[in-house]
Amino acid sequence: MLRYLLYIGLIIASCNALPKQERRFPDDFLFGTATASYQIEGGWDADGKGENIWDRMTHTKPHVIKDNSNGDIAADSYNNYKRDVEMMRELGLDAYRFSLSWSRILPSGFSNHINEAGVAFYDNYINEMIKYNITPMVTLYHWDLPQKLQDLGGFLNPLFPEWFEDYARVVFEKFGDRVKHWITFNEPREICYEGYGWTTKAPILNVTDIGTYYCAKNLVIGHASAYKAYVNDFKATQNGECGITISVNWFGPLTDSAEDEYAAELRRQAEWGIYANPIFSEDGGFPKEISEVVAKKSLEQGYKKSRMPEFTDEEKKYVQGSSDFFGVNHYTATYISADEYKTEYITPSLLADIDVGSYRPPEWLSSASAWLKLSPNSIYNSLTHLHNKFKNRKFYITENGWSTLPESDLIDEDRITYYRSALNSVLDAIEAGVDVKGYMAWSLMDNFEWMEGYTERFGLYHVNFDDPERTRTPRKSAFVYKEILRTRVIDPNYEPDTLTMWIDEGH
Ligand code: GBH
Repeated sequence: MLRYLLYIGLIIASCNALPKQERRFPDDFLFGTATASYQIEGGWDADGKGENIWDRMTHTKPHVIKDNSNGDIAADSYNNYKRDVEMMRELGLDAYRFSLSWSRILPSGFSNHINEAGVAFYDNYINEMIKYNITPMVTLYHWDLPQKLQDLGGFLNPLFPEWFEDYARVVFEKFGDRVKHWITFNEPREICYEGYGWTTKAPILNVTDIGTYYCAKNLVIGHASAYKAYVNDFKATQNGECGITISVNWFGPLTDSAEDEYAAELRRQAEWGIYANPIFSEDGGFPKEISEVVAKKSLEQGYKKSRMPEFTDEEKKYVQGSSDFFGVNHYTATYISADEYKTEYITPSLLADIDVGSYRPPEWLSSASAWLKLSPNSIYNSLTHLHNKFKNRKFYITENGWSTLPESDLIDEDRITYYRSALNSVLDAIEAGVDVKGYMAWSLMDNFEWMEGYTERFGLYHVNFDDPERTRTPRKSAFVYKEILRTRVIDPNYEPDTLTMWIDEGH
């Protein structure tokens, strides 16, 4: 009898287990990796490139970077682009997401002078990808604003949307015959909050009361201008799509109380709602709850009007619906509480405006980055939330990844654990009906990790920054990722039998 029961138990267990193991990514799902110009290219003043805000900041205030380093050479992709594409072929990538350096193409930021050597570099990079059937996914702006535009106020200048549209038209014109996936901005939160409202990204403006909010409005209008330029003047002949990438980490309520749910919603609006709502929602403009909170606090603080600007009806209409897809950069999660785990914030500022507490369970696996922990199900939580809130959009995960310390070896088990967990969460979202079209791992290779310099490494490939050749070597995770791409299945037990790379036939 006991044996019989065990036998039944086994059948039930294996029936339950089977569909999970068989879960497959669709054949047309785009698997890739991502990078950004300033983080990999180097060649900071090569062949006519203009100065950008990261050049200026790292050269004049080197101490703001943890190891006093900069991206002058970085992974030297400016001279190593063929090796980069060879790595893409080794991994068997469907797609590669990278960004264009605005000041390499337009040294002063304006379209009166186009730097042909810069255009040629991107032509070569793109052509090499196309030759091997790798789909380029191109970000127009990943944080490296031409310095001259910053001198004019950058994202806070009301002319910013026009400048961005002019630049966008140049790149659509030059590369749109081959590039079919465009992303205007990478992570508005990091541009506006960290760069204008705080000190953790260039131009470290630290205008805590209004920097984030005014930047946010100009940024989404600039995005819409570039999108409309594409739709009106390029889409019919070039046949591509254009969207935006927003960082959507998961912020869920600590308890199921209404107060905690409201607190979590406020934090989500502060993090990404102020950028996503104007573009993707039906009501348009900034989200209601955070607008009300900032308006009320501003008046109490003696400001003549809200520190958060409004959108006119015309502006709302202009921005609404201006995206063919929602690009999501996702890394981690945080629990939000209405009154526990609070810290003192500089007042006035975005975090003081929403004034909520945040908590991360200490048992979550930790990476080399203080902010990055393995948060189970957080991709599923984010994507299903966005899917419900913004009505069946098309999504790409445009970044997701894990950091290790520079001195750790090539056997990166934690990164493998992280990628498997994240990709299972993507499959959960797809099964729940979310339209996810692709996934880009951050990053193809180690690179300049902004304020952390070279002290945190996100690469599937290790880069030796002491070697003038910037030699790239695959980590164990590269082989695991390659196998997932090849089979379209996540095998939790797969072990590569060599750490020597090769290129499969047909790549
Ligand atoms: C991405 O930014 C960037 O697009 C990419 O360039 C970068 O290299 C990569 O990620 C790895 O950092 O959780 O409240 O402590 C991610 C930016 C960095 C934003 C950490 C949130 C911590 C905020 N994220 N930051 S918090």
